[in-house]
Amino acid sequence: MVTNALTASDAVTGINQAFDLDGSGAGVNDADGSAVVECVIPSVSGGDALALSALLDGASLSASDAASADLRGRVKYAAITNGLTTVYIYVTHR
Ligand SMILES: [Ca+2]
Ligand SMILES: [Ca+2]
Repeated sequence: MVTNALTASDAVTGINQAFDLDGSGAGVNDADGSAVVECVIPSVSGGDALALSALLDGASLSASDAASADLRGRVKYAAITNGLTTVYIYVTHR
């Protein structure tokens, strides 16, 4: 889906339209500008979310376990609640 982009000073959270694409820290949004294209996948298990980030982002931009939030790279999500989370996958921005 296409959403309005946030500014560079907006912190990356597990659910907003900001992304820390290079893993430099959640305090800076690398996807700033006017629009962000992202895939949103609800009700993903922690294991599947972690596996997806490991595949697309690599281990260095993924969570250390299947319960924690992942705020780095193109695949991000909030901490797992009741076994599930919503995964946000960055596609492009401008
Ligand atoms: Ca960054
Ligand atoms: Ca990630």
